[in-house]
Amino acid sequence: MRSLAALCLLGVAAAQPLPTLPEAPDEAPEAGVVHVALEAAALPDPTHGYVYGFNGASPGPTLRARRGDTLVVELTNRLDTPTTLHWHGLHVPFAMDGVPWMVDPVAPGETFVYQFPLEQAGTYWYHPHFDTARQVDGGLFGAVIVEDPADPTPPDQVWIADLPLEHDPSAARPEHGHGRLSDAWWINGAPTPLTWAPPAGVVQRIRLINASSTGYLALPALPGVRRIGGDQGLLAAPEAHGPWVLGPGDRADFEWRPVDPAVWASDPYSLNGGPRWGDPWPLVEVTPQGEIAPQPMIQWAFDEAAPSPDGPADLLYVLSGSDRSGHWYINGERFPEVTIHELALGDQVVIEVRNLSPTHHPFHLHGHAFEVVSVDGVPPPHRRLEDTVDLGIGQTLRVRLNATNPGDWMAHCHILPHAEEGMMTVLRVLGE
Ligand SMILES: [Cu+2]
Repeated sequence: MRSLAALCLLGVAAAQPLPTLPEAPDEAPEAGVVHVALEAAALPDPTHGYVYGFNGASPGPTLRARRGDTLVVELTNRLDTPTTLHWHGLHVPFAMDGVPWMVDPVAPGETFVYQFPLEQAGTYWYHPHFDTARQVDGGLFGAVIVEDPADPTPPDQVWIADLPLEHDPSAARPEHGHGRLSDAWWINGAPTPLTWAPPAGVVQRIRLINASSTGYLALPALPGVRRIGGDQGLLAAPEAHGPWVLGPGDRADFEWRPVDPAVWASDPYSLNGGPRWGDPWPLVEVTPQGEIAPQPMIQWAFDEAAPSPDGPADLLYVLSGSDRSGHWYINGERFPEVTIHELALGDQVVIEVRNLSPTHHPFHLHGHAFEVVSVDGVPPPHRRLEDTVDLGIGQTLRVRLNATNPGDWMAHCHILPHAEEGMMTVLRVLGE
């Protein structure tokens, strides 16, 4: 990782302001329905490795709705390849999941309408699940924010962090992988460090999404910052102490009342073993503006729930493989030649995921959230709902899953080159 001083020597331009992502307008205002249009297309003016976008930009517009709303998204594919939209973390019906496994992708020139009720509040994101690494790294991703009508409503910031490709991903692909990723984080489509000048003393909700296909964020504690949300809305209890590690696909909501200047930074962290020695990477340099506004503490509805009991595993996923072979496995199998495990609707099972490979893997399941009951046998301090959990080298994760949503759900590593090289399987939840 290069230091700030080295960056200056390289002649990097002065930091620019943190961009605010546009929100997709509701096309047909109607109570309880948010109806938006997204067009996936090559960007007319590509920046860095971003060559694709939605509605002319990468990241695409933020889709904002409230829990209980129905989301309707008209996707028009103006790319020259098929694409889909996957709703990372949301419990959508299988036909809306955007996975080309028994459901055809959206062909070039076609329009497909995704429609589903939003039952979970929280910070989610959308991205293609077809030719996934190339399309996501090319810039096809955006945020889905589902507000909880019961939550307080401080100003709400969406930060989508990503490591862009250093070349045009539409160019010919090397045999392994899909081009070199930059080691410089971008947020909201602009290179870091970025500057932000919020009003002094005004509590902010910062929703951070790691859209990178391989990069890890590791945020050390900052004075006054609390993590209040995770993959699935509010945490059971706030976390005042970092570091907060976000693997590919992860989200975190933070509450912060900026008073003094501060720098949000990421410590070096590698999928090849976690924390690394080195200089932190500055992401956002914050300079609060104006008189410090007096503001009472915000009361969030943390439920302080205890975790469910750990238990013996009903289903085991063993992660293996290596960069040397370029092949990645779940239970010794590579997608699509996989054994499909079946669950009945309503089954409650414990799934154990063991990482026997030499790298980290963020384990992600479609169609359901799950509860973490232990990591290496240690239960979390509070109930912890997730859809993406990073497994360090040698770690064993146990999660409790209630099979409530029928479908053929992908379970996979969210390091996208690992998924493409086989680290995906299918968990089938049978219908009634
Ligand atoms: Cu992986």
